[in-house]
Amino acid sequence: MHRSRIALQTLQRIAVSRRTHSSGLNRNIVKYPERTLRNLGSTRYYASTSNVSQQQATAAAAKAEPFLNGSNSAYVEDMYESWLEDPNSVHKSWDAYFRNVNMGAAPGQAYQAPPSLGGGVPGAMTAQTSEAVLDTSKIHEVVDEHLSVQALIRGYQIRGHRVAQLDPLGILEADLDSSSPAELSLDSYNLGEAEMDKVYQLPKTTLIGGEDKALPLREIIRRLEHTYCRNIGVEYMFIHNYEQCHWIRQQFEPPGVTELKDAEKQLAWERLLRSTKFEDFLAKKWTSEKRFGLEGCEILIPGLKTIIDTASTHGVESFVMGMPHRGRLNVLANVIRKDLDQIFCQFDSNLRAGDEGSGDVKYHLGMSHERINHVTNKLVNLSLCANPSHLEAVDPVVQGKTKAEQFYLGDTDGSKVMSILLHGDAAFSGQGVVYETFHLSDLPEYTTNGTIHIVVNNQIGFTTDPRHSRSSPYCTDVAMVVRAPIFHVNADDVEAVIHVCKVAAEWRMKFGKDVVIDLVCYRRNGHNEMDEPMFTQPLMYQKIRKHPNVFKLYTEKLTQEGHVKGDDVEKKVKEYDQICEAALETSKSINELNFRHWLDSPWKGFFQDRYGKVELKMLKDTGLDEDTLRHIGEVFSQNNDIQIHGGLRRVLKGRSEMVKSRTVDWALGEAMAFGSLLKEGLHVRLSGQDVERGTFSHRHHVLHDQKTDKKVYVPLNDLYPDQAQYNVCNSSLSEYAVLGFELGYSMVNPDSLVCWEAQFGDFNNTAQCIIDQFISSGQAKWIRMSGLVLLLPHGYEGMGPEHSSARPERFLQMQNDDPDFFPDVNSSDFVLKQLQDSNWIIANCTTPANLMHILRRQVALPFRKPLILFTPKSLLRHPLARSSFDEMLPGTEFQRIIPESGPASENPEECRRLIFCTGKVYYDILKERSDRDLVKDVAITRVEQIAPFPFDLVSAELNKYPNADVHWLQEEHKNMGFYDFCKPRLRTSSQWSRRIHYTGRAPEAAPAAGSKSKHQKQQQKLLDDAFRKL
Ligand SMILES: Cc1ncc(C[n+]2csc(CCOP(=O)(O)OP(=O)(O)O)c2C)c(N)n1
Ligand SMILES: [Mg+2]
Repeated sequence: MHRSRIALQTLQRIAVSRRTHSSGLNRNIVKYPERTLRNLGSTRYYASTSNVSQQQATAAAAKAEPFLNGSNSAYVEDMYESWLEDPNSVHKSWDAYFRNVNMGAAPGQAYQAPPSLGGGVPGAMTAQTSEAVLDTSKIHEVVDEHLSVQALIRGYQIRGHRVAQLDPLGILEADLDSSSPAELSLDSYNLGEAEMDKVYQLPKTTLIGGEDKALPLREIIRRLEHTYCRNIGVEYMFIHNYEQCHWIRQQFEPPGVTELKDAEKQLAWERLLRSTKFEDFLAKKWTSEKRFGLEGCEILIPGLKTIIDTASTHGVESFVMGMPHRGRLNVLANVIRKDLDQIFCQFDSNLRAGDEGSGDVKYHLGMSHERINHVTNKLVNLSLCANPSHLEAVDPVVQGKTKAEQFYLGDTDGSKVMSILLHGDAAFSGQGVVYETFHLSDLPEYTTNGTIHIVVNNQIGFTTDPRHSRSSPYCTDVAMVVRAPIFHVNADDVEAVIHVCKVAAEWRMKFGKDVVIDLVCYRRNGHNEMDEPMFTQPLMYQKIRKHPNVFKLYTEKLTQEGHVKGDDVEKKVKEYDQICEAALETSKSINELNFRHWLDSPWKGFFQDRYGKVELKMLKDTGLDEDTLRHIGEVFSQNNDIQIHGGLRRVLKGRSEMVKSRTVDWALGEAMAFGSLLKEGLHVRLSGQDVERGTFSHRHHVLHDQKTDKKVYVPLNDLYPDQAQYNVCNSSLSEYAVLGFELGYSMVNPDSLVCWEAQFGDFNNTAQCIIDQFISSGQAKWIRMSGLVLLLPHGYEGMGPEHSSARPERFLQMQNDDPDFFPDVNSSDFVLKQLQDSNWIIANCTTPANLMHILRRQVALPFRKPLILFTPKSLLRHPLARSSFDEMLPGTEFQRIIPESGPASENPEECRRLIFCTGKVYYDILKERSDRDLVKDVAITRVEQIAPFPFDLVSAELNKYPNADVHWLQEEHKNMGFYDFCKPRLRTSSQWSRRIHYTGRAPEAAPAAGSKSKHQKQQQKLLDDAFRKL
C-alpha cells in the first residue's frame, strides 16, 4: 500500500500519544562551545497576537482527538514515517503502538503504556493495555509537550534570525526591533525547567539532531540557538517550497555543518589580508581622496571570492556584476584583479584623458577581465558594469547583460553565466528599481536563473539611520517578494560569512533562483573619507573607534587555533605592501587615462581594423530585394495551423493583399526590418508592455490559438530555416527596470537589434534615470556603445495629457550637436561622421519604408548609437501612411528629410511658404493644404531625422524656396516638442538669413488637452495658423 495512504489510515485510528522519557538518550549529544542560553523565560514574553493565537491553535489541535488535523497529525505522521523506515528510530511505545495499528487495533485501542507510565511491557494488545488508553489526561499532556517542542523548533526556524547576534558593534538590531519574539519563549508553549531534561522525538522538519532522532529539550534548544541565533540569521520559512526549505535546513542545522576546513580558513584569512591592506594602502597614500573605502566590511572580498569559487566549481564561466561605490576599488583590485597600477594612476589628477568624452570618476568605471580561478583552475570572465551615481540603477542593466550572454551561449539554465549584485542597505530598501528588478527574476524572457545579492549593510545611509531610511524591519525585505532566502550574517564572523556565501552560491546553482546575503557590518569612516561621521552618529562612531577590524580579530582567532603564526602574518602583510608599492611606482609612468581600458562589455574586433581605425562607410545596404520583401510579407500574413480570432484573420488577409500589391503599412514595414535582419543572422529582440500584440493592436507578432491554450505561432520565427532567433516579449509593467534590462541586453552583441517600446511615449519618464544616465551619456562616460532602439508612441490624437507626448523636447535637449555651428556638409563622410559624433539619434518617421530603413540602418552603421524613435498611433492605419516596395528596394535608403515633391516644388520661386514639420501632423496639414487649394503656394517638408540635425538637406531645402516664409510647425505646445531644438538649427542652416515662424500650440504646463473638444479646437487653430495670411 502506498506509504502516505497507510499514514493517513493510521492517523485516522490514532487516539492517543504518549510521553517519551529521557533516560539513556543523552549519549550522542554534540558539545557546542559553551555559551549562555538566552533567557527563555517569561521575561521574553511579548503579547504578540500572532504568537498567542499560534499557541492556542497548537493547544486546541492537541486536545482535539483523534488528531486528524494540524501540526499534531503532522507530528504523528512524522513519527509513523520514521517507524516505517526503522522501528528502532522511535520510542518503544510508539513502536508498540504502530505495530498494534498495523495488526488492526481499533481506534483508541492501539495505545500501550510505556514502562515508565503504565508498567506494562510493549507487546500484543491486552485488556490492561486498552485500559491504559483511558488515562487520557496523561496522554494529552504528552502529546501537548511533543507538539510544544515541535512548535518551539518551528518557532526558531521562523523567528530565530530576529535575535541572532548580527551587529558587530552590538548596538543595533538588523531588524530594527530589540524585542524577542514570543515564538522563542518557552512560556509560550507551557514548557519550562521541568521539561528541560526530558527527551523529545525530533520531527522530520529539523536536522539539528544529526544522527539522533530524539534529544532532551535542553539540547534541542542549545542546538537551535546555535543554528539560528548566533552570527547567522537564516530567514527562509516564508518560502513556499518544502524542498527548498529543507535544503536550507540541511545547510545550517546538522551539527558541525557550518564549520570550515583548515584550508578554507587559511584562504579566507589571506583574502581578508589583501582586502584590508588594500584599503590601508590607499588611505596611507591618498589621505584626502574620496574612495568610498570598504573599511568595516572587508569581509566582502573573501565572501565574493567564495561565491565565485563555488559557482566556478559548478561550471559558471562568466560573472556579470553590478555594485555601488562602497568598496568598488577593492573589488576591482582583489576580485576582478584589475592591475593595481591602473587603479592607482587614477588618483593622479594630472593624468591626461586619452579618449574623447567626459569620462567618469574612478568608482563608477566598469571592467571586464578574464582570469584563471585559482581554486578551480578554470578560466572565468568577470565583468563589473559601469554605473552612474544613481544607486541601484545598474541592477536591471546587469540582468539584461547576463541574459544576453546566456542567450548567445545557449545557456538556458544559467549554468554558465551568472549575475551578482551588490547593494547598500539604504539603497536596497529605498530604491524602487530594486523591486522592479526582482520582478523580472522569474519571467521567462527576463530571468537570469538566479542572482546572488549581497548587501553591504553598514547600518547607515550617508548620515541617515536605518530607522529613518526604511519602514521594513530588515533592509532586505524587498527580496521576500520573490521568496528569495535571506542570510543575515555578522560580518565580523569570517567563517560564518564564508559558509553563507558557499550556501548562497550552491542555492543559486541548485534552484536557479535569487538569494540574498545581508552582510551586517559597520562603516569605519564617514560616508566618504572626507566626511565627519561624529556630527550625526556620535555614539556609534565612538564605538567604531574602539572596535578592532575583522582582520585583526580573525588573525587572533587563527593564531589561537594555531593556523597562523605571528611571523607569518607580518611576512604576508609586508609582501602585499610591497606589491602595492611596486604597482604605485609603475603607475607613475602612466600619463594617460584610457577609459577604453575600463570597458565592461568590450566588442573585440568590431568596427575597427587592426590599427584601431574605424572606417566610415555603411556596412550594408538597407534596401531589400523584391523576393525578400515578398517572402517576409507572405509569412507575416500567414497563421500556419493556428486557429486565430476572426478579427485577426481579417488583419492577416489585409496584410496579404497589401503584399500582393507591393505595399506595406506600419506593421509590415517593421516586420520587413526585423525579418530581414533575422534572415541575415542578426538576433532581434522586442520587449515592452504588450508588445507582442502591440498596444494599438496593429502588430500581432504572436498569434494565439482560439481553442488550445498556450498554442502560439510567431511568424517572424518561421521565415527561413537558418535565420536568427526573434524574441518578442511582453514585459512586466515596469519602464525603469525593463529599459535598463534591454540596455544591458544590447551591450553584449553589436550584431543584434534590441528594441524597447513604451506603451505610450509618456511612460518613458519613469525610466528617466536609464535614459539620462546610461543611454544619453553612456558613451561619453564609459566609451560604451549601444544600438538600443526606443520606440515611443507619440502624437496628439485627443487622448489627453498623458497619452500624447513622448516628451521629444527632453531627448532633444540632451542631444549633443551644436545649434549654432554649420558643419562641413560637403565632406564625403558628413552623414556618417555626424551620426558618429552624436550621443544618440532621434527620429520621427512618417512612412513605413523609412521606418524599415532606419531600423536596418541601426546595424548597418559602422558603430552603434541609441535610436530614439517616436512612433505614430493614427498612422498605423492611415491610408496615406503606406509605402511601396519601390521605396524599400536595394539602393533606396533612409530619408533624413522627405522634401516637398508636389506642385510647390516644381515652381519653388513662386512658393510663398515653406513649412518644416515632423511626424503625423504632416498628414493633417497635407489634407488641409489641399482642401484650401494651396498646393502650389505651400511646400511641406518632413524632417524625419531630427537629431543629428540634417543641416545639409535642410539648408538645400531653404535655398530652394528663396521667397517663402519659413515655418516650424508642430502639434506640441510651444515650450515642448521640437521647436526649441529645430528653430536655431533652421536659422543656422539659412546662414542666419531667414526668420523662423512658429506654428503650433501655445505654451502650456500639461502636454495636451484633457477634453476632446478642446483638443479639436486647438487642432483647428493649428490648421488655420498654418495657412494664415495666404
Ligand atoms: C538614486 C540616488 N539617490 C541619492 C544618492 C546620494 N547618495 C549617495 S550614497 C548615499 C547613501 C547610500 O547608503 P547605502 O545604500 O546604505 O550605502 P553606503 O554608502 O552606506 O555603503 C546616498 C543617499 C545616490 N547616489 N543615488
Ligand atoms: Mg549603508
